[in-house]
Amino acid sequence: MSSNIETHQIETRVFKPSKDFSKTSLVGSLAEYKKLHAASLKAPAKFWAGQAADLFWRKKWKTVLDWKPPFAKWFVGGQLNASENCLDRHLDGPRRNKAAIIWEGEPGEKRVLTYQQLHREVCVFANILKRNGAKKGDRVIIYLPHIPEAAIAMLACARIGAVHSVIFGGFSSTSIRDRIEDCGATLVVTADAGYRRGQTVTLKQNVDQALEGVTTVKRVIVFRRAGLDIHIQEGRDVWWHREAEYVSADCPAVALDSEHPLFILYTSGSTGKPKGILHTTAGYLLGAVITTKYVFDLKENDTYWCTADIGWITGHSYIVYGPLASGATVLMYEGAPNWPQPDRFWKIVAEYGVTILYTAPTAIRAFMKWGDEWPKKHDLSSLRLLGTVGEPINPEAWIWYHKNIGAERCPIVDTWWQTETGAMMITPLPGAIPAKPGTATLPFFGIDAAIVDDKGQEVGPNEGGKLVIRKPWPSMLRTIYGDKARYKQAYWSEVKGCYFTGDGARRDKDGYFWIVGRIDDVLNVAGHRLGTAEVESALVGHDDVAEAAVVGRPDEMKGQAVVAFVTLRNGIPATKELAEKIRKHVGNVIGPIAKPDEIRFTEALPKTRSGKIMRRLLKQIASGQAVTGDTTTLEDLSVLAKLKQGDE
Ligand code: 7RM
Repeated sequence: MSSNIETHQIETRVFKPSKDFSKTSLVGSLAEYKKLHAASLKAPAKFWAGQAADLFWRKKWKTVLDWKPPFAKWFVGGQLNASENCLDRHLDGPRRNKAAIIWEGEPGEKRVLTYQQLHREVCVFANILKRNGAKKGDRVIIYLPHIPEAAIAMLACARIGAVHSVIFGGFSSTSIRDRIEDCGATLVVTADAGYRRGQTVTLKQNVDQALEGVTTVKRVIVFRRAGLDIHIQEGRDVWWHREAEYVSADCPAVALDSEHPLFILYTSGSTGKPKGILHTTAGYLLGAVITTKYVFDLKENDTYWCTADIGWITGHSYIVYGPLASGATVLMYEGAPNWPQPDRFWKIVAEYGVTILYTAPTAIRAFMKWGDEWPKKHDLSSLRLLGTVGEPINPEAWIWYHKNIGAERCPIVDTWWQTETGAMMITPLPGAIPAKPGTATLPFFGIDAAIVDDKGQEVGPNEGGKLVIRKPWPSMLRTIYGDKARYKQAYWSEVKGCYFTGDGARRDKDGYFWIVGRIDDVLNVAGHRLGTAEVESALVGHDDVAEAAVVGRPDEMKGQAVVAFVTLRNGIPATKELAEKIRKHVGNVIGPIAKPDEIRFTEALPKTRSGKIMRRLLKQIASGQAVTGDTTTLEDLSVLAKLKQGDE
């Protein structure tokens, strides 16, 4: 039996970049992209050395790459500072008084910080950190709402060489404690509370619980966001605004080695404890900056909005480091997309004249479910480029986004990358690479992506296999914090000499990469291996289906039976007849082998807090097992309880 993943449906729609868009883009044709990409792979050191000129260096590097597999050091001998790259370098010219961050709170407050103001705030907070004992190399936990202070705290850490580890504000005290203990943090930056769907989220209280029994943390710096009455532990907790009275706004950025750790970001492994992904200064920053430049085709007067939370890698690379180092105007919105109504995003786009919007397929499917009338209420004509990230986007959602948000005018960049890769890896360049709904298209410059079989051999067109990266790249993770063995095991042992992404994919005849799902989730039905993305895309292609997740359940006859968890569009009743129709629909679209053996209707799917479906949990539920393993990343625990009830 072949272990390759099969494909049964080929998407044929192609959307070419418009002439107008290509004319003003850095890369204006497919031929030019191909030439540049080939050159970048032929002489990677030369390519990356050329790109590195985009950064502001205190001391030029000597060696581009020191590669002792699987450990890489980039731009060895160089020195720079990420905070200086994001701030100081913009202060001498017209960007000084340009908006760096435009922020809107969920309750409606507005703030604008120019580059000059942001620089000042960062310097003040860097001095607060120092005053409270933070030193170069110390780990600082940032657990804040989605407010400018989150970016300020990150850049302040970078300024003094402290290593930040941002924890998304939705995580519980147990998750915080695990992360603090894993990285040995000495300082925590938090707020009294944040806002989400009109409710306050009591961050400081979670920190208090997390710190019970923790000995490494010496100080907690608290930002006052909501004005709540909170517990202050004398000798440990201090207020941000009070500390600010004691420090100056003068804090020169320290020159740091290229390989100085910039941050640790925890990502949940499918089992076991979360992995502390470590990124270092120069390579990471370079990856974030050049992808921002080429993929978002950034122009000086863009208003750029990435809707991710700063606590995810997408927020790190494409709210903070990439756009700010590029001198962009970044919009930040604190709250939920459907608060107070399902048109909040579109209201914001219209009000601020957003030109670039970067969001996730899960959000797009939610907008589809809420109805076309919401975006229609607003003038979205300022938009010129759309992006997606986080999951394979099903062609239906891509087309909806294209029509209802992009008015068939805006290119869509479907960007494939990971916390571990630091920056976008497979992505269209909007003026050069024709898009096809559902594919992240072609690898970025310097990225040597391939699809291989179990023996590590590259497979042919439309044959599914493992997605690997064959050459090191500057923004790659350096290790899992404190666990080199796990780093080797998780990423460099599956396919000899290659970085293993954990994703399954195929390339079509044009060389485009189609992600078919995580390798661990691939279904095995009567000897046929099917990626989850294709079956789920067929399911949500049915008019009544809003979202779907498929998993395999052990089956004596077929090896695995296909179980589909399905949420319906608003107002559609869940009936046996409908389940049968949906099964038939999948059979018609893909073929009889993909026809789900069972449809389970559910009000919601279990998702991580960044919106990815947790198929691991569904697999356990579908096969009647107890749900085990890490559930701390689950967004809404009640979903799990409901799914389990449905089981009884
Ligand atoms: C940026 C981010 C990484 C995983 C990755 C994929 C999936 C992300 C896409 C995608 C298909 C995309 N980092 N993924 N982007 N799949 N098309 N454009 O999400 O570390 O949180 O997740 O997400 O499975 O391996 S992450």
